[in-house]
Amino acid sequence: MPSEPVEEYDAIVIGAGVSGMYALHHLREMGLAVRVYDGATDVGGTWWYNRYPGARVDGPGSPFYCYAFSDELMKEWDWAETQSEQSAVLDYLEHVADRFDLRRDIQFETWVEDARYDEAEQRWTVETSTGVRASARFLICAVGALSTANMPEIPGIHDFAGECYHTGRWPHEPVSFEGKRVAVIGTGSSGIQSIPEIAKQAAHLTVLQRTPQFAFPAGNRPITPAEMAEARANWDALREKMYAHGSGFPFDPYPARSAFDDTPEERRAHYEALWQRGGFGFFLDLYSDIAISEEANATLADFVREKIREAVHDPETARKLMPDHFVITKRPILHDGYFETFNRDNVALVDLREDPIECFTKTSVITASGEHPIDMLVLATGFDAISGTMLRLDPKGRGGVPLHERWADRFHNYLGMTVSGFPNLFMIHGPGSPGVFYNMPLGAERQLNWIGDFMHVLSERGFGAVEPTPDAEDAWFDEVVGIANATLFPRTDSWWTGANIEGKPRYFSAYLGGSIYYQRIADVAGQDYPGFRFEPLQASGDAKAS
Ligand code: NA7
Repeated sequence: MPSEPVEEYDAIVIGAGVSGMYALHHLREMGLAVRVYDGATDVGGTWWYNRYPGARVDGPGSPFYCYAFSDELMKEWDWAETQSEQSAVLDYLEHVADRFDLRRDIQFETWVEDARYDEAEQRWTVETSTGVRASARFLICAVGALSTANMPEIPGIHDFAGECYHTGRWPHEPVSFEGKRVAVIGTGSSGIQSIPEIAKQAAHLTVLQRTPQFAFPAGNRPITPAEMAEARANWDALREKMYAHGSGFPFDPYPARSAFDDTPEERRAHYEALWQRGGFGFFLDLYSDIAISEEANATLADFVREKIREAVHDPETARKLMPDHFVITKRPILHDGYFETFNRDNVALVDLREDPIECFTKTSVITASGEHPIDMLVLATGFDAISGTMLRLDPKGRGGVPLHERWADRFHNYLGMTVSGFPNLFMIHGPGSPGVFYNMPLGAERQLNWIGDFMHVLSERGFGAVEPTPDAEDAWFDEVVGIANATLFPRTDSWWTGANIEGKPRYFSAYLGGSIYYQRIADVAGQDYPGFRFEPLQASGDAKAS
């Protein structure tokens, strides 16, 4: 069969989620010909896939979990709740797609199956699941930090004949739990958000817990029209605050107080006030040494364990729910009635550390203590996060070298966006960037604005390709790891450290410096891009240059 002709663009964007949507808008505004590919049927990325019951924003939340590039967009969109439901975030993203006419340049239901750099042409060529082939000077990987589902390999799991859903691949048709015996594996954010909702409907729910978690009250509440009006009236100042704060949300600077600047009574009163208020602000108003000092961390961990003990009636169940790692060193979780759910008669908790899963059968899960008959299995088992989807894409760089080879020992990158041997490839929210530690729509915007400026510089100066030097990558690695190692974060197994995926390089790969990161990348641009190697535009590449 003759192969499809190759479509030519200036930039190919992989992914039509929060980052890919802005990539398209921004690069198109710069006058580039851009094509976006996404496997889903519409925009939204992670928000399109994660439709499980109870799915909500579990960060600082609305109305500031949003793009900041358009005043009009801010002014015309109303957010109903502080912890927006998944469907509300998706409505917003669909509105953005309509408003900026994004869909005309997005090809949906199309997976990029191969991406390959051509050194002579200085261009990337992609092959897709629909047979479309395309080439472009720039490849923007907006593939998501939480988009490759982690499917547990447990003996017999494929024999289970009942309904089985992963929270990150939830069906679009309604799922009924009515009258069913359901088991949930996983007690991260997705498990802890969905378990109370499933328990309300199911005949029986078995929670299969590997690691007990610290979870904090979500504090979800309606956003009043007056609050929306105030946010709009003060938008310029609030956006400045978002830019300045390490989280990308408009909070006051982090407190510069140690947990031991207060007496035990004052400290407890502080935790109690934050607990009663709820929401992610809890973590942003904490003492400054909670993630640094073991002793300070223990004061909060003890407080939360006490709250769990108070919420759960059965002491044996409460014991199993007691987390024993440093608090906040796994992704902090916001919950709405999670611990209280274990007081229901139809809910049972299995502690897999004491009572491990042996296998699944057609109709049950068997743990060391016996058989649990089930009709439905919910896998809230998370993602091969941060680097996983880049590795699944596995682009081939100079000399046809695949990314998985370059990343065998660690996720080599410079500024969290570029990789040596992979010229003109840019990652959004990749390893080495703040990614999930920052307001993600704003973070994507800031990275893409930087990338757009860089592309402009390249074309102005007649360069055809750019990539970082290995030395710059090594120095960046030292910086990323140096910041993380000054904290307790790397000392707990989590998806932040890659510990949830067997065989993955294990280290804390996100840039924890928050707004310092954006200063660092601005400085690199201001100093005329030290750490990069530039290549003049080749004659063959010239013919296809925009
Ligand atoms: P997470 O936070 O990675 O949670 C996954 C959960 O699944 C966690 O409790 C894991 O236990 C558990 N898990 C994973 N594999 C297994 C196996 N094989 N057996 C038993 N238990 C398992 O993913 P989420 O989807 O909840 O949240 C991801 C992020 O999305 C979230 O942090 C927000 O940022 C949004 P473990 O703790 O690894 O022992």
